Amino acid sequence: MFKENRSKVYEMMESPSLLVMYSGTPPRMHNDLFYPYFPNRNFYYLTGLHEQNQILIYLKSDLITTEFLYTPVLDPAMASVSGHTFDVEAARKISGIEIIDSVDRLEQTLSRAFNVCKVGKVYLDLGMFDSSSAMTEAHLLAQKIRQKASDEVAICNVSDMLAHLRMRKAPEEVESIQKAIDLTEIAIGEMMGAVKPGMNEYELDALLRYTARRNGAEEGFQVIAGGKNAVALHYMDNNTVIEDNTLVVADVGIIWNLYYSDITRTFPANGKFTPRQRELYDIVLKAQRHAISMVKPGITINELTAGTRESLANSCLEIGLIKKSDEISRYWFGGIGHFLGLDCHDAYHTFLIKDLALEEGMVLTIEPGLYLQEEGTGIRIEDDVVVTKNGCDVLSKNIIKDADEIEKFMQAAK
Ligand SMILES: [Mn+2]
Repeated sequence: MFKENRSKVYEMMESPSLLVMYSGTPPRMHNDLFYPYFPNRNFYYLTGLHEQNQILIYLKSDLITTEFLYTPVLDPAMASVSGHTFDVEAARKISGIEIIDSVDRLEQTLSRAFNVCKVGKVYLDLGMFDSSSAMTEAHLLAQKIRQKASDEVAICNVSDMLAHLRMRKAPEEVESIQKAIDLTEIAIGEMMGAVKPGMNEYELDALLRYTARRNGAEEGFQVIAGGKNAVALHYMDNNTVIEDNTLVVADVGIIWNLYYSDITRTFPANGKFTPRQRELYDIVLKAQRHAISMVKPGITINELTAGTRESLANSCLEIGLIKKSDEISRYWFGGIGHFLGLDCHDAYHTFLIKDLALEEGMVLTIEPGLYLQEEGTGIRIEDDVVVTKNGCDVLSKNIIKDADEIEKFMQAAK
């Protein structure tokens, strides 16, 4: 898969040109401590490697076309401290990259690319955010090239190209997402089983992290929002006491093999929905099922959002919450969902193009909700689906969401 991913990128590159892709380094937390390291997802997508400080180079020209992996010269003293060594043979096998060499060669390669091969374009992964917020090695190299040769060499942000490629998932990618979802199912079961009024949100948060870690996965993110905290879409403080007769929104993700799950379930703190909560919950569930039924190749995110909005609006008109259809935007202001994969908000660039037609193999979230500021109630139900030939498979179909089923489960757990 990694070799194939690379060849797709190489294919799109102009000639003569150069690709430089860094695996990245973890940011410093404070003093001599660093945040845990996760590889640049695009680097992983092209190499399958998890190592920090590595560089993938592809030089494409009429003279030479060549591919390297540059890796730091290992300092034996440091290796004995961290217990970490780099296995060149394993890296070669995983990535399919033949030439693995010391990063010392980088300067020489760059100068050959510019002076001998006369590359006119350099492809760098500059991410999707303003560089001022994340000055990576790629940004530094871009800066250097612009200062030295801005007339002759153009910089191209390869992350746009990769966003497109990454949208359609290979079967092994869907497998990783599925595994992350299956662990999330366990975590949500733990939360539904444990929650009771008086508990703090962080106690549920801890169950997610515990489930992830004890199964060899990583915690992705967790929004645990009790009662009125759930009115905000991305409340992440997770430090409020959960009150009786409120709903808890758990919007959580686990990372398996660098792939994310992203699931939301809403459940009553005391195990039983009030009639009003149940009424609103069923409206969201109906809209969510409707949205899932619409997913198939050819439909756009915009169309899914519109169809979901219509379902929510009709139901809310019926119960008298709103008087006119368009008033629904007071209670539902999120989009229907986003692509999911190596990033939780995957292939984000393209997500902004909301009239992009879905294709088989794309994985996305379906997450309508209702957020009633005045009642202090937020409800969201989110599943992860993969687009199939004629519709979609709900990868998270085993995670209960029917209100009766949730109540039954919670009563049984008491
Ligand atoms: Mn989501």
